[in-house]
Amino acid sequence: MNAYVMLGVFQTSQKLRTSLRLLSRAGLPPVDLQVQLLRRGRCPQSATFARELHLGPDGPASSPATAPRRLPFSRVAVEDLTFFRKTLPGRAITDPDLVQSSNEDWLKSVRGSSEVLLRPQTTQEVSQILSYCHSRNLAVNPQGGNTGLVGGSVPVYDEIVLSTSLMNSILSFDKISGILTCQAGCVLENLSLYLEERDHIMPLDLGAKGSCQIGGNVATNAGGLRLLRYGSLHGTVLGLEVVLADGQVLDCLSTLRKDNTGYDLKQLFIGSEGTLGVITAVSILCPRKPKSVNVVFLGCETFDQLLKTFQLCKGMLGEILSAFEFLDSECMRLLNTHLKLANPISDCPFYIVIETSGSDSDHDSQKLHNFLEEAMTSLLVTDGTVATEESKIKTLWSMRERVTEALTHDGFTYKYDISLPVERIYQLVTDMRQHLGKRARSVVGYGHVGKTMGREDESGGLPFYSHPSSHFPPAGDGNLHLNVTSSAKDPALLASIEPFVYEWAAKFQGSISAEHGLGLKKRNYIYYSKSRPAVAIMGKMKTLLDPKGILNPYKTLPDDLK
Ligand code: FAD
Ligand code: 2HG
Ligand code: ZN
Repeated sequence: MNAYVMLGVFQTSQKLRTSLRLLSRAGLPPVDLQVQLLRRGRCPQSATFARELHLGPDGPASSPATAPRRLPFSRVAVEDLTFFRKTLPGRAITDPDLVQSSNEDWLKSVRGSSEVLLRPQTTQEVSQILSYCHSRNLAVNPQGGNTGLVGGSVPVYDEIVLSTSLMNSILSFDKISGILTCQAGCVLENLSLYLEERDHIMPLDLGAKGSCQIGGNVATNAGGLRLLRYGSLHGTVLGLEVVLADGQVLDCLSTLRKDNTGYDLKQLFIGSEGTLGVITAVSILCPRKPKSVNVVFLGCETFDQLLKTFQLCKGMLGEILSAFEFLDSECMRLLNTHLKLANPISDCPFYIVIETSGSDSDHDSQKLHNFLEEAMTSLLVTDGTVATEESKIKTLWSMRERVTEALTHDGFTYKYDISLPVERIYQLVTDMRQHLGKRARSVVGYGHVGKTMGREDESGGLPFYSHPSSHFPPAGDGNLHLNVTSSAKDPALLASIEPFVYEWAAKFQGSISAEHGLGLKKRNYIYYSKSRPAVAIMGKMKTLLDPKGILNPYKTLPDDLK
């Protein structure tokens, strides 16, 4: 950090302390705003991160009872293995110990019984495998980093696992345009490191970055922690290369930002969860690395105050706001209990992680200071800490990124990933707590507060926070991660949660999957978010692109279409 930045930090720190003292003298609630403006850097996680998490108390569970019956695909025969071994020398794996981890999902919640793991290195090899499997009617499960959370990444029965892990080459990077083209198996964190050395960043970031792959990210249309700033993959992905079920290579690997020549076919594969084709390469638009990054961790008394803080933040931080994430006090309890992560501020019902990214640290620090001062004086936040130093930034981010990991230590986890009008999102958590009572071990809420089109947008920057008593509802959607844990897999508890949670989401025109997809677990609930005609068209697209249905069967589409 240069001296210029340090000075800005120091000044901000002094001003905040002054505000703090003024507030205490005025007899207002105590505010312990620890100011540690530290730069955010990369947050590396080991590539084995996902695998190292503990099993639930009862160990791995078999596929949920909701799995449909096995469809009449062929079974892998000796001559099939001969073909695979010839096509992929040394990379057609049948050793049960090695295939095991590809059969089980990250959550240890579903498990298949595949006996074959294929590890192609090139698009041509993927094409040869799929062409063969298509002719033999063998089912195939495309797999990236296996960090998916809806049971989509592992076989249900004996589907062949087609892993992209060895397809990990960067094909090109254009520093002028910021366009990266790479194979689908590149691990997200490795791409981030590669780009950082070239003064750029990936437009997406998520807690699973050490294991998930860009192909898997695209296949799930992963959202993550930077969506607020850089938008979804539907906007940043410029091109895809996809191998279709019959082995045909579909080259849509454009690097053009403007291309209106007919239908934008690549969009079909973004979020298709391996059911329409195997993504083999991706071109993606990458932003410049911000010169100045700050992270703030704040505490709020109510969710309403949290939303008002978001409105304030949007109005005052504007273009430098790059993330606004939240967690509740139950998440904090799990972080403390299971991961021994200490709360960086005093106990509060709700916590916010705000990240700013900009090009001028003095300007950013000043804006952040003004925002924090306003948030405190208007009593929206009751405590907070700020970081600019890499290690402290990492510590603050881990309070948000590691909630998923903390939950796995709490017991068997039922995960819900709902988008709702932002003012409704926490009501679902309180309703669920009431609904389940003591039957659940923990019911927690955290997630991403999305863009809003509230009053501040209409009034040219005048946010409604300036009237804390106002109940003007901010429109737009928020993404709630509602998680329920129990000591073991509990079908009765599940029956109490579902379809209650989906009915709740549908009642408020929400989506039952904001970012994780439908996979195996949620496929039959699709009608809560999509109309029958829309689902019927999805079925027709599936038939067109994969007439034998060999690609990721039992996933995404509801059973009544098969
Ligand atoms: P996998 O898990 O291997 O596969 C996911 C799906 O994509 C499967 O249906 C699979 O068949 C398909 N697929 C994978 N690769 C390909 C390919 N090349 N071609 C076609 N289909 C393919 N998700 C978010 O949206 N936001 C988050 O913030 C977020 N955070 C997470 C944090 C943690 C700790 C964990 C464990 C998961 C998180 N996820 C998040 C969920 C997960 O969707 C993402 O981790 C990621 O996008 C999955 O990528 P993957 O390579 O692991 O794919
Ligand atoms: C996140 O935002 C991920 O942290 C995971 O999407 C959410 O574990 C979850 O429910
Ligand atoms: Zn998320």
